[in-house]
Amino acid sequence: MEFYHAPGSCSQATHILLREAKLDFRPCKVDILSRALEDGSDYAQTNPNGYVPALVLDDGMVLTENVAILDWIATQSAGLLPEGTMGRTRHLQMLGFISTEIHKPFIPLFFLEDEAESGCLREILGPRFRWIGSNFEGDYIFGDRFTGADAFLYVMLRWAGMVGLETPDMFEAFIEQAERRQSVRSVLAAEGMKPLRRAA
Ligand SMILES: N[C@@H](CCC(=O)N[C@@H](CS)C(=O)NCC(=O)O)C(=O)O
Repeated sequence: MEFYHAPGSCSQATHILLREAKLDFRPCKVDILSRALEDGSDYAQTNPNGYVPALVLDDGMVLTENVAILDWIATQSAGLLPEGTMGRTRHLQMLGFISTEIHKPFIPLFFLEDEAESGCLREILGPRFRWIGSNFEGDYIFGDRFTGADAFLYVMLRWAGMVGLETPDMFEAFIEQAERRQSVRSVLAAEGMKPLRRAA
C-alpha cells in the first residue's frame, strides 16, 4: 500500500494510525503547493483533488478523505475502535466532527491576516475543542483506547499550538500520553518534527 502525505498536515493522523495498526505501507511525500511528488511526478494523477492524505491499496483502489481513511485503518487491526456495538459509529461521529468542524475551518487561520476575521474563527474553534474535551472518557477520547479520532485530535492540537489558539488545559495530559506512544514518536521522527512536550 502507498501512503501519500505531507509532513505536519492532517495526513499525520493517518500516518500515526497506520503505525498503530502495524500495516505495511510505502510513504510518498507530496508537495501540496505544487502537487509534485519527490520524483517530480504529478500527484494529481493519483488524487485529482490534489490533497493529502491518500492511500493506494494493494488492489489499486485509491482511498481519500480523512474520515474514510481513518475508519478503514481502524477496521484493519484489533483494538483501534471504541468498544461496544456503537463503537464504530461513535468513532465516525467524532471523526466527522473533527474533520468538518475543526480541521476544515482551521486551515484559514494559517493564512488570515485580518485580525477581526482570525479572531472570529478562534471564537468558533475554541468551543469545538472544549466540546471534545467534555466528551473525554479517560486518557483518550474513548477511554484507554487510542483511536483514529485521538490521532486526528493530536494533529489539530499541534496546529492550535502553531497559531497560539487556546485549548483546554486537560489536553496537556492528552498530548503527553499521545507523545509517549511509539506510533507518535516514530511518525514525528519520520516527518522531521519535534514532540510538543519535553516529558515525552
Ligand atoms: N477533504 C479532505 C481534505 C484534506 C486536506 O484538506 N488536506 C490538506 C492538508 S491538511 C491538503 O492537502 N491541502 C492541499 C490542497 O487542498 O490542495 C479530507 O478530509 O481528507
